[in-house]
Formats: sequence, C-alpha cells, structure tokens
Amino acid sequence: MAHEKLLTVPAEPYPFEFDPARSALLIIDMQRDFLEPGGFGAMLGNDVGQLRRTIEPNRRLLGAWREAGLLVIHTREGHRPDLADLPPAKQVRGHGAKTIGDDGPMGRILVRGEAGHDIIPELYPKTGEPVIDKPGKGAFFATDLHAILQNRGIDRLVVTGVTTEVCVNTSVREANDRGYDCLVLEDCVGSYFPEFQEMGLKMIKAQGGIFGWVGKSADVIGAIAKK
Ligand code: TIU
Repeated sequence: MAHEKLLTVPAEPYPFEFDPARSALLIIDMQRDFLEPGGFGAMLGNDVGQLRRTIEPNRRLLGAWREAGLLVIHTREGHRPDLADLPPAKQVRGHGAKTIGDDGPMGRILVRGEAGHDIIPELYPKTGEPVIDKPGKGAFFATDLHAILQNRGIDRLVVTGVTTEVCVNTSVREANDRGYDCLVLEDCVGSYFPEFQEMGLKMIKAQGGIFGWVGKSADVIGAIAKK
C-alpha cells in the first residue's frame, strides 16, 4: 500500500505529506560565488552572512537525507565558457563594473568549471547525485531536471538553497506549474535581504499554499529518521 509510506511534517499553510521514495531534496545554487566572503556576491556589496546561516541546517538535512537513501539533486547557476547560452540582456543588466564571464575573485564569474561557480565544500555533491547546470534562475528552464524527476517517479520536492526570492522562488513556481508539491524549508533558504526572505516565504504559502508549503528542516529530519 502506497499510503503506508506517507510521512507528515508540520508546515504552513497545513501539514505536508510525502512518500520519501517519491520525493527529492532539491538544493538550489549553494555556490561559492554566492556564499563565500570574497566571492561575486560579496564583491557586489551583499551581506553573505545572510546566506551563510543556511549552511549548517542544510548540512544536517543533507546528511539525514543521504542516510535515509533518498534522492538528492543539486543545481548551479552558470554559463558555458563561450557564453553562447548567456542572454545579452542578462549580461548587461545592472551596468556593473564586472559581469558574468568577466574575471572575478574566484575565476570567471558564473562560468562552468570555475572555482566560484562550484558548490561550497560543506554541501559538495556525492557521486551519483545529479547536478543540474542551469543558465537561468529557474531550475527547470533549459535543463533536464523535469525528465530526471519523471524518470525517478518523483512528485514531491523538498527545496532549499539560495536565494529565497530569486532562484528558489523561480524554481518552486516552475515546479508547481509542472505538478510537483514543494516544501520549502525556511531555515535552509536565504536571501541577502531580510525583507525579501520574509516575503519570499509568505508568497509561497499564501492563498492556501499557492506555490507550496513552508516548513523547518528539523521536522523533515525527524520524519525521515523514523521511517
Ligand atoms: N541563485 C540565485 O538566486 N541567483 C541570483 O542571482 N540571486 C540573487 O539574489 N542575485
């Protein structure tokens, strides 16, 4: 009976039910250039401390998720070294002194294969865990994520990563329109801007869970440990 495997965790706007075998942990863009002091995000004047508080909760959750033998998927935002997949509009947006593809503090900014583009060591992917290289903010745009999830029979996503209002929100909205139920963990997602963190989460759970649910990592860890 499929229902025998259903787990329930407290969440808003109401408890989130999931079958772990049909659920994936989707960790969005926990990349050095967004999170590390001396990276691209810090170079733009952002407070990376707002994102770094998510590292330890993500590390604990990832450990428990792996221990339970469940699917983990990582994403990275970035572009081909020849920048052929970089929309000119994205390249020039903001009129910054440095932009995507330029030499930054940890190699060429948001270019695949460069040190700053890679995932932070604390959450480094293990062999066998799919890593989705995405050119946009959403994890489904121009990627094989949907095919991978369908091939594994996944219908629920536990979503973490950065930033709450940009790549996390975009990916959750894309997932929701494709029929996935998403639980976003508030202690495992971060924004450079506290007000966007708060509103980014409210937007997901408003109107009866218009895009998904919001919960806490400790509850997911507790649920999968008991399974
Ligand atoms: N991963 C992600 O959110 N990319 C961004 O560019 N985020 C910002 O908040 N800028």
